[in-house]
Amino acid sequence: MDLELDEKVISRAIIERYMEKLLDHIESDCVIVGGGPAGLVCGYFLARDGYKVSLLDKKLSVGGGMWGGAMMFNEIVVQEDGRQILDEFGIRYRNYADNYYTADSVEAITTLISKAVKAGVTIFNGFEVEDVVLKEREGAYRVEGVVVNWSTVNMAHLPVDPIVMNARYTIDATGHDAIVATTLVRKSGIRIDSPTGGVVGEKPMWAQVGEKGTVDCTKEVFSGFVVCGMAANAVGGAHRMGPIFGGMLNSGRKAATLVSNGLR
Ligand code: 48H
Repeated sequence: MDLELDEKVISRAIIERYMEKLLDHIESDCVIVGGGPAGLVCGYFLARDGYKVSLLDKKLSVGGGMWGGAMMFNEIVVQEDGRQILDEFGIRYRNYADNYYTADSVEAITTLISKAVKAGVTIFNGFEVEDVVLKEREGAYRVEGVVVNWSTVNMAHLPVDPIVMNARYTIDATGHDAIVATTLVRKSGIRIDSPTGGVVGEKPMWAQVGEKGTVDCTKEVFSGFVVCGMAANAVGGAHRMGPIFGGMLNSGRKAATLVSNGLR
């Protein structure tokens, strides 16, 4: 006899399970905005250490700019510095020349996503962050989370108010646009820890200097607010580096260490 399948049960199951997940993450230890390589690596290390991590991405498919390698040639390059993280995640790679390894970009990003989720990161896709929560306590301001709406609401320009997801730490991992840092500076008028006090903007291509610059610029630029990946690069005014990913992976790991130290 066939087992019964009732559409009402299917719908209820999805709604109840989703609402459980959302309610549980209205407050987290850390909210990461952006599910590219930097945000995913950051989330993985934090979740592995037992912290509650929400990762939000405005796209349906997380993964940011890693899927397409370079110009949609779906291979990435990682240097010696980033190889340990490929090993940590079990991403296969091949030696191309001294200090150059290549990996299939689809294997790389799907593995980062899968390992991050299995480590405990909860991903909310289709969530677009449009603002931060900024509060003053005992004379000092601190970022305490993000303001979110469905990406589709924003795409359709619907006049619908957002919700708030609070967190002890907020991470901008939104890539080249550094949209969370840009919004924070624009709306609050505060100075962040960057050479100009604002979002400096990324400099032209220089792979070697850009890779180091991205990791150096990965920091808590304001109380409760950390930047990583290309967002850190843009905030600090580092050079871009093209389709080499060791800097993104190491930046994600450094951001996780900073947040983990702060949470302890
Ligand atoms: C929710 C948002 C919002 C928002 C954006 O671009 P990414 O892959 O970022 P990184 O820093 O992990 O990696 C950068 C890398 O992909 C790259 O572009 C490199 C190495 N470029 C070098 C060069 O020279 O060009 O991912 C950012 C993610 C994306 O998935 C966006 O959808 C998401 O952030 N995002 N999510 N709310 N407001 N804005």
